[in-house]
Amino acid sequence: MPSKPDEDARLRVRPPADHAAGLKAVQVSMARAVGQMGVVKATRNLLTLNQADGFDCMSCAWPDPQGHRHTAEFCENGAKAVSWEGVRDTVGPAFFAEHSVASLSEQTDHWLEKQGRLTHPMVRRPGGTHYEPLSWGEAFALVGEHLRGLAHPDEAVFYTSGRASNEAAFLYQLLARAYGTNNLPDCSNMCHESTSVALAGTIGIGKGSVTLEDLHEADLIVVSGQNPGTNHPRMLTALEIAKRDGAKILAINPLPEAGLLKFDNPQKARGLAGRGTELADTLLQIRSNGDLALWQAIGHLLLKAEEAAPGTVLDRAFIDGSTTGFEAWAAHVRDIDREAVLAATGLTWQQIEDAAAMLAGAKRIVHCWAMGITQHHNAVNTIKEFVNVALAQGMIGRPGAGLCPVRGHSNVQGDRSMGIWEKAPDFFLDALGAEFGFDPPREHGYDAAASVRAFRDRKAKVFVALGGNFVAAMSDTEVTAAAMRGAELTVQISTKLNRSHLDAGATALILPTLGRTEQDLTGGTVQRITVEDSMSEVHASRGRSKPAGPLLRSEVDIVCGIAAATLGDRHGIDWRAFTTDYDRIRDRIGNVVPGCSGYTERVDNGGFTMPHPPRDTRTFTTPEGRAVFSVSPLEVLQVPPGRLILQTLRSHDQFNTTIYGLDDRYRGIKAGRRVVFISKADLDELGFVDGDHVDLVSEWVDGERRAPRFRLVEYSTPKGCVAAYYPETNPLVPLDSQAAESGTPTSKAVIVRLEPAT
Ligand SMILES: Nc1nc2c(c(=O)[nH]1)N[C@H]1C(S)=C(S)[C@@H](COP(=O)(O)OP(=O)(O)OC[C@H]3O[C@@H](n4cnc5c(=O)[nH]c(N)nc54)[C@H](O)[C@@H]3O)O[C@H]1N2
Ligand SMILES: Nc1nc2c(c(=O)[nH]1)N[C@H]1C(S)=C(S)[C@@H](COP(=O)(O)OP(=O)(O)OC[C@H]3O[C@@H](n4cnc5c(=O)[nH]c(N)nc54)[C@H](O)[C@@H]3O)O[C@H]1N2
Ligand SMILES: [Mo]
Repeated sequence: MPSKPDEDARLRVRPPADHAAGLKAVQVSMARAVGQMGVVKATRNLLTLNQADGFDCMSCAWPDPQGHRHTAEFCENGAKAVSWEGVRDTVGPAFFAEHSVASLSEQTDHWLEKQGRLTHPMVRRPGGTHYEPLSWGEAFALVGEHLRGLAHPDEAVFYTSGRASNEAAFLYQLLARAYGTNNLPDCSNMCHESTSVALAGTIGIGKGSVTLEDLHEADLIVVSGQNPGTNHPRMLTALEIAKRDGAKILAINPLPEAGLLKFDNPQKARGLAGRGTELADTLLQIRSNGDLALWQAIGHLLLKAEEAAPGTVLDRAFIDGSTTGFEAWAAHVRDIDREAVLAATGLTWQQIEDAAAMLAGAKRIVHCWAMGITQHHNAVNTIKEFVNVALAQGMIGRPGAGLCPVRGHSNVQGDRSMGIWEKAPDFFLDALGAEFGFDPPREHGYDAAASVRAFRDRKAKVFVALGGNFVAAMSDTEVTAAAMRGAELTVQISTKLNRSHLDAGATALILPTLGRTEQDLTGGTVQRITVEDSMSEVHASRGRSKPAGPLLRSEVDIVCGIAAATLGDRHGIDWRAFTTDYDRIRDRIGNVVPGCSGYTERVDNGGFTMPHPPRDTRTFTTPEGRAVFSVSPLEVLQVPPGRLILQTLRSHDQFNTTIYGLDDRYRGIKAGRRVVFISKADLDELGFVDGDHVDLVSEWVDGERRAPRFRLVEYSTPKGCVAAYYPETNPLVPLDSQAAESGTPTSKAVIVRLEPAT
C-alpha cells in the first residue's frame, strides 16, 4: 500500500498567496526548530547552517555566497530539513517489537518519518513479521554473504540518493566496481538526468555554466519549470539582487507560483516588514509540455529580429567561431508551424513575441530550469532547444550569462562527479582502475527504471541503498514495490523510517546513519565531509550536534563495513584505513576525479570550483570540439478528448518523499495532500465543481492505474493541465513512461481522466 489517504476531513482550502517568505517564514521555521530540537540545539544548528565552518544545508544544492554570509544563511525549508533531522524522537528495537511490518504498511508516509530517527541496525528475516535488532558485525556479515553468493555481480544494484557526501559516494562506487558491477542508479535518473544528457551533447559537459555572481549580474533571468519559493528559497535572494540592479525576470510555468511573483526577503528588515520585491516581470502560464514549442518559436522570432536589424540580436562571432550546426537549426525554426505552437503552449502569439523581445533586448541572459522541464517525454530536446537559443545569442562562458540547471538534492552533482553513474565514461574507469589496481567493469549498468525491471524480472537480487526512499520516489509505485519485495536482500542506509523499509526484500536490513548536522567521530577523531553545489563549488561540511543515538555510524563507515565483509582485501584495498581519517579518501579522490588534484589541501583552504571548460575558457569538449546546435522535431504530447495532463509536484511542506506536514501555505492548502489543482474551464467542461472528490485514472498502453479520492481545487492553471502532489501520485506514472534518451520518469506529464470518487 503506497500511502493511506490523509485526514481528509480536516482539509481546508484558501486563496493562494501572491508572494513568498517574509515574517511568516521566520516564525514557521523557528517554531518548528524549537519544537522538534529544543532551544539550545535549534539555535546551534541554525547558526552553523551554511557557515564556512559549519555544515552544508541538505535541503537543496543552491550555492552559498562567497565572502560575507548572513548570520541566518538559511531559508524556512532549510530550517525544516535541519529540524526534521534533529528531532528528539527515536525509533529503536522497542518500537519495532510493537509494530509489525504489516501494521506499519498501513500508515501514511508522513506518519512513518514522523516517528523519529532510526537508532539500531535492524533486520527482518525471511517470513518474519517484525524487524529485530542485530549487531553491526552481523549486519555486515549478512550483506557480504549475500553479495558473495550471487551468480554474477550484475545481480546486485547499488542505489544512491543525492545527499551522500563526496567521500561516501566515492567509496560506494569503488565498492560496486571492485565487486564487479556498474549498477549504480541514483536519484539523478529521476531528476536532472535529462539535463546531463542534453548538456553533454551540446556543450560537452553535463553541468551548469554559471556562478552565483553571474546571476547577480544578469540583465535577464529566465526561470522555466521551477518553483524556487518552495524548493530553492535562497535563489530568491539572488533574483532580488539581480532585480535591484535592473534585471528582468521571465518566468515560464503553468502555475503562478508565489515565489516567482513576489519576495519578502526574511533576512532583511524590509522583508520582515513585508513590502517585498516584485520578481517576475512576465509570467507565461504555459501548457504543460509546451516548452519545446515555445523555444522553437522564440528561436524563430530571434532569427527574424536579427534579419530586421543585423548584428543586434545574435552573436555571429561566437556562432562562427565556437559552434556547429547553426544553419540546420536556423532552417528548421525559420519554418515554424505557428498553429502547432499555439496549441502546444496555450499562449497567444503576442505573448510569445513579447517574451522573444525580452530575450532580443538583453545582453546577459541566464537560463534556469528544474523539474518542470526535465520530467517530460521530450525533456532532452526541450533543453537542447533553449540551449540553441543561448548559443545563438552567445550566452555562455561570459559574465552574467549562462545555463543554470537548478539541482535538487544537496550533493547530487557531487555524487556524479565522484562516479555515481551507471554509465561512467572510460576516462573515469581508467583512472579508477589505475589508482586501485583492478580493471573496472565496462558494460553500462542499470539506471533507476532498469533496476525496477531487473528486480521485477528476477534478474537482480540484492538492492543496497545509500539513502533515499526508492520505492516511494520511483514511478509506478505498485510495480516498483512488488519488484522490491521480490529481492532476496534489501539494505537501506537511512536516517528515518520510510516506505522502502516496508516494501522490502525477503531479508531486509535497516542500517541507521548519521545525518549532516551530527558530529562524526568515526575512527576517534572529528571528521568532515565534502560536497559540490549546483554551481560546481566544492567545500567541507561538519556537523556539531550529538548523534541521535550511540550506535549510529557514518555513511563512510557503513560503506567500508559492507565492502570489507564482501571483498576482504580483494585488489589490496584497505577499507578500514579509510575510516580512520577521511583525508585518505580525499587523497584518492584527488588522484581519480578530473579537476580534483590536491583535493585535500584545496578543501582545507576553503574549497574550490570544479573545472567547466565552456564557463572557464569557452571551450567545448564535444566530439566536434564546438558547441552543437540541435534540430528537434516539434513533438507535442497528444491528449485524447476528455483527458488531462497531470503534473506531479512538491508542496511547501515536504522534501521529496519526506512529508514534514500537510500544509501547502503558498497554494492555500491546509491539513491535507490529496488535492488536484484544476482550472475553472475544465471543471465546467467535465461537469465537476470545486470540492468534488475524484479518482485519478492514468491510461497507458499496458492498461490503467488508479489513485483514489482526491479533492478538486479550482486553481489558476491552463485548461487541460492539472497538478497534484508526489509521492501520492506516483502509482499513476507508468514505469515505461520515460523521457527519450535520459530515461527520466515523465512525472510532469501523465495522461489522466477524472472519475467521481468510488
Ligand atoms: N523544500 C524542498 N526543497 C527541495 C525539494 C523538496 O521536495 N522540498 N526537492 C529537491 C529536489 S530533489 C529537487 S529536484 C528540486 C525540485 O524543484 P522544482 O523543480 O521547483 O520542484 P517541483 O515541485 O517538481 O516543481 C516543478 C515546477 O515546474 C512547473 N512545471 C510543471 N510542468 C511544467 C511544464 O511543462 N513546463 C514548465 N515551464 N513548467 C512546468 C510546476 O508548476 C512547478 O512550479 O527541489 C529540491 N529542493
Ligand atoms: N512523481 C514524482 N516522482 C518523483 C519526483 C517528482 O517530481 N514527481 N521527483 C524525483 C526527484 S527530483 C528525486 S531527486 C527523487 C528523490 O528520491 P530519493 O532521494 O530516493 O528520496 P528522498 O525522499 O529524498 O529520501 C528520503 C529518505 O532519505 C533518508 N535520508 C535522509 N537524510 C539522509 C542522510 O543524511 N543519509 C542517508 N543515508 N539517508 C538519509 C531518510 O531515511 C528519508 O526517508 O524523487 C523523484 N520522484
Ligand atoms: Mo531531485
